[in-house]
Amino acid sequence: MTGLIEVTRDSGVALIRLNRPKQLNALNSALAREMIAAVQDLDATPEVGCLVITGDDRAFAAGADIAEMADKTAEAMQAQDFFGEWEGFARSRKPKIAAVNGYALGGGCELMMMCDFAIAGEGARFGQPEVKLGVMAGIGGTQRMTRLIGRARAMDMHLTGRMMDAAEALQAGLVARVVPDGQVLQQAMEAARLIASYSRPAVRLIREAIGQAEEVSLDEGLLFERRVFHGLFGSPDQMEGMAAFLEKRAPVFRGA
Ligand code: DAK
Repeated sequence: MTGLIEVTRDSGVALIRLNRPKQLNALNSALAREMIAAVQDLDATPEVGCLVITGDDRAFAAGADIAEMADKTAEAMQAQDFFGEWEGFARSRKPKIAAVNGYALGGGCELMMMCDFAIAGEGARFGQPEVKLGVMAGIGGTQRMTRLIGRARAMDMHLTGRMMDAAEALQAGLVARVVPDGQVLQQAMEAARLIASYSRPAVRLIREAIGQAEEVSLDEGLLFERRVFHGLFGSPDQMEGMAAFLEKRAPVFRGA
């Protein structure tokens, strides 16, 4: 660990804070390695039920580190599979909430879109400005943004490189909630604690079922949903959740 991220834990929630404030939390390879190692470690930590990813007041992350990339050749990028490791973040199995203040640009916007959903401050700004640098998005921006906000809006953002404010991002479906800037982290942590309090198998399968909606036909997705729904029955958490409702008390989930 070299301190490019900070990881803290609180009541079943792990908070990962990007820690390159002078570079507006630009993502370099060392930060990527630290982040992926941390997320894999948290995936294997049973007490952790949800992750929150955040930056600071000025930037969630202003993109991939331009200084690191400036001198690279195509051969070097391919040989290194530059930033291919970020797919390890996207594939990790715990729910992840992006808590976004300030800039979420380029790779920063892509990192946000790799999370399950984002809570943004009113002053947050989003964009895929890579076209202005003579390149294009490389950590899923053309694919995930198109799925999230549709072809026309994704084309607009990627081809013009313009920024979107928080109100537009909410309206477009890029973020789930917009809250006052000072409440972003608090609301993300509250949501994360709530998710962490639920049945782990139910949360895991909800994520997988929603993930299927982007991959398969409606019929296949509906069948997948029905089968995993069936599969939850008879589990200790299903029995506890329904018994608690009928007994008018709060459930105590065991994560099984
Ligand atoms: N990389 C490196 N340093 C950055 C940076 C970045 N993306 N963004 C900001 N910084 C640094 C600035 O250089 C400056 O450093 P000093 O001069 O103080 O040493 C410091 O952060 C503060 O930035 P500014 O002085 O520029 O601050 P302002 O408030 O004036 O402007 C800004 C804020 C966010 C509008 C501006 O900094 C900006 O436009 N930043 C660049 C945003 C951007 O273009 N982001 C996209 C980066 S490219 C791929 C994988 C990934 C990618 C591509 C391919 N493969 C797998 C092939 C992704 C590419 C990108 O994300």
